[in-house]
Amino acid sequence: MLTIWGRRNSTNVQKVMWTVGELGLDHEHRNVGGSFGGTDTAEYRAMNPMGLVPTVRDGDIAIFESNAIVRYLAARYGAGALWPEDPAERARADQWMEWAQTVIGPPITAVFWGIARTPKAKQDMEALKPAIDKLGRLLAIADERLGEAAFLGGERLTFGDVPLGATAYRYFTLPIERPSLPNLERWYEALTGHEAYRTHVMIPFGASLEEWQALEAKLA
Ligand SMILES: N[C@@H](CCC(=O)N[C@@H](CS)C(=O)NCC(=O)O)C(=O)O
Repeated sequence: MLTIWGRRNSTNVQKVMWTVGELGLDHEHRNVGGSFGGTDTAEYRAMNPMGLVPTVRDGDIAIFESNAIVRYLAARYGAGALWPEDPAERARADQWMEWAQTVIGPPITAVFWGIARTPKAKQDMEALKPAIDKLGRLLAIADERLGEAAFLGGERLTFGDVPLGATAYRYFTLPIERPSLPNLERWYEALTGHEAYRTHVMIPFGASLEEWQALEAKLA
């Protein structure tokens, strides 16, 4: 049985849950991390020495680091689909996965925390402006790529779309100024057509306990 640990409003958990949903895998999900706690136990640390989320166990193997988990799931259960068989096609997907994590990760995290995780009275939009502008400039690079192909890896959805895709919901939903990026917008629209994306990524940033319970009940 596949088990996933991690609170659903973490973008790193969302990458994994979206992949699991996209692949239609039977699984058990456990809410840990953040206000749920549960990441400090010896049992959890044995699987994830960082004490962070997500963590996955599949049979004998426990894995941490969301991108490694997404690659594992895609390779094991999505060969020929989410996981391109051709090494060159796979490398292209991998390249965009790394790019999203290392290049887009820092500015989107700063902007997300500065808005969605900061009380309105304490938000400083002026201080966030450089990161918001930087995001627009950097995402123009993905926009250019998406002018050549339907998805980042090529003509179909692959694991390479997952990290930027999970972030795209935040980027397009936060109340920030965005340059016109028609190819990125078209790609994002295509992602929103995927049920697994809507279910696991397009969820409230910070839900109340009641909202969480309703969401869990819907997914049960
Ligand atoms: N590089 C790690 C980062 C993991 C990470 O920072 N997770 C955050 C949530 S996005 C976390 O566990 N925060 C503490 C918590 O939720 O308890 C990955 O991609 O899995």
